[in-house]
Amino acid sequence: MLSKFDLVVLNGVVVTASDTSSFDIGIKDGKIHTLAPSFTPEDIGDAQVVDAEGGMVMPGGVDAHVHLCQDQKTGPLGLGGQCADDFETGSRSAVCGGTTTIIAFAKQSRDEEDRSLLKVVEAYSARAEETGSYIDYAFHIIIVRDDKDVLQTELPVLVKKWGITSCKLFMTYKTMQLQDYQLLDVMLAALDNSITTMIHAENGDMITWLAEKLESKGMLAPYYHALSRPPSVEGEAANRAIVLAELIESPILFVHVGSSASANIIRAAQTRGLPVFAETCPQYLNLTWEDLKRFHSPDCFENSKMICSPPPGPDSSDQDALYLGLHNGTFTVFSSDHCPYKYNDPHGKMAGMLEHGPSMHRASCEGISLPELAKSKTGSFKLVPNGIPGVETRLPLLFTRGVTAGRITPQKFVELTSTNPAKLYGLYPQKGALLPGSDADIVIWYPEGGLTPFKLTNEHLHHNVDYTPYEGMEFANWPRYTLSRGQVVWANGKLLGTPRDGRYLKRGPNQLGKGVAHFKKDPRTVATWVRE
Ligand code: DUC
Ligand code: ZN
Ligand code: ZN
Repeated sequence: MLSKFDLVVLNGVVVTASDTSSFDIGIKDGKIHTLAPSFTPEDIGDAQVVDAEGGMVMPGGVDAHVHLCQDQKTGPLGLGGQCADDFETGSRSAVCGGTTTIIAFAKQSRDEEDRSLLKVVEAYSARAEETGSYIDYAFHIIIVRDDKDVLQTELPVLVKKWGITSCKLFMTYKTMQLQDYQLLDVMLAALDNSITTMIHAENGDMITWLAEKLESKGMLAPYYHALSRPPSVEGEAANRAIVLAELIESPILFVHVGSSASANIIRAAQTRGLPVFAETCPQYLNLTWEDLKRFHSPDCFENSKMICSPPPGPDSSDQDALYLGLHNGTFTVFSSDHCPYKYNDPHGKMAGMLEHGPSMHRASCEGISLPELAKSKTGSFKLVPNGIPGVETRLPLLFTRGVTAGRITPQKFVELTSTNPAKLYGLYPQKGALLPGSDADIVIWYPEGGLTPFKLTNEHLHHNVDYTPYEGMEFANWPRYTLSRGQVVWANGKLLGTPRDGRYLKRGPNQLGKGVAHFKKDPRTVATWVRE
C-alpha cells in the first residue's frame, strides 16, 4: 500500500525544547510532514519504519562551534597547528554522535591576501566542497582586522550572498587579538548588518605576562598552560567586552565560557536586561586542572592532550557552577568547540615539543621516535596548539552526566544542544525543531537501560584524531538512530550516510532578540548618539 510518507518514526516519546509527548512522525521529501498520536496501518503503508518504542525522539544536534580545515601557523602564544579534521572526517564524527548540523569557522588571517573576507569565505567553502560533508553545515567568519572599507562593503555581501550572520572576535592571541577600539569598530559594523558578534574573552596581555613569568622560572610543562590563564583572565575580558557592547547597544555572545568567574559576570549583565548570550562546552563540565596534571612530571608531554583555551577550571566547583548556568539559563547554547589536533604528529600537539628544542626535528629526535621522546621531554606549553576534539562526544556526555544524572531535564538538553543554537544562528525552525516543515533531522536515545554503560576509548570515535580527552570515561547513553533530512545515517553503531549528503546552509539573523527595548538608556553606559 502506498504511503503518503517516505519514512515513519513510530512509538517514540517526542521531546522538544518545550514539550514531551507520545507522537508518531511522518516524513516526506526530507521534511517533517505530520505528527500524530498514532498512525493507522494505511498511514504507514510502504513507508520505511523506524521503531522508536522506549526511545526519546529529539531534534538532531546543532553544534555551532567546530573547527575544521582550519590550519594555523605555529608560534608563541598562537593557535598554531594542523587541524586534524576536514569536513568529511569532522562531519562523520559529528553524525555518529547525534549531531546533524555544524557551524564551522572561516578564518581571516593578517596576511594581505586575507584582507577580503569574501575571498576567505570562498576559499573555505572550496575546502568544504572538496571532501563534502555528511551533514548540513554553515560558516561563521573570524575577523582579525578592522579594515573599515572591507567591513562596509563586504559584510552586507556575506549576509546576503552567503547567509553568514555571525562573526568571532578575539581578545587574545597576538596574531588575532583586536584592541578595544578595534573591537568597537567591528562590533558596530556587525550590528549595522544584524550580524551576531561572538567573543573569545581572555585578556591577552595578562596571558603574555603570566606566560613570560612562568617561562622565566622554567615552568613550561603542559600543566602550566592553566596557570598562564587563571579564571580572572577570562572574567576580566568578559566584563570589558560587556562594557564595550553596552556602549554601542550590541548583542554579544561569549563562546567557550570555562569559569564561574565569567559565568557570574555574564549572569549579572543578563539580569540587567542586556542582550548577552553565552556558550559553554563539554571540556568545562568534565575536565579540571587535575586532568592537565594527570601525568605531571618535569619530563612528560602527555598532558598537552588536554590543552585548550580557556582551560577548564581549577576544580569541580567551576563545573557545578556551569551546570547551574545550563539549568538557570545563563548559557544559551552548549557546543563542542571541536578543535582537533593529533597528539603524535609534528604538526599537532607535538609541535609544542619540537619547536621548543632546537635539536628536536619533526618525526624523530636523534633517532628517538616521537612517542618515546614525549616521555622524556616537556616542550613548552606556549607552543602547543590550543584545542581538543569533542564533536562526537558532546551530546552523549551531556546526556549521561546531565540528563541521566538529573542535572538538567531532557527538554533543557534539546534547548541547549539544538533549538537555541538554531535560533541564535538563524536556522530555526528549519533546524532545531520537529515541526511540520522542519528538516527531518532526528536523534533517538534510549534512556532506560537501552545501553549497557561502557568506557569510551578513542577507537569508538570517528574523528581523525589519535586520542580523546575522555578516554576511559563511562558513558550511559549514545544515540541509537540519527536521521538527517529524513535519511537514516546512523543506526545501531553503523554509519550509513555519505560525505556528499550534507548541504551548505545560508542563515538568517539571531532570532533570540536584541534585548529589552523599553529600558531607559543611561548615558553613563550607553552612547546612544553613536548610531543616530
Ligand atoms: N578558541 C577556540 O574557539 N577554540 C580553540 C582554541 C581557542 O582559542
Ligand atoms: Zn576561541
Ligand atoms: Zn573554538
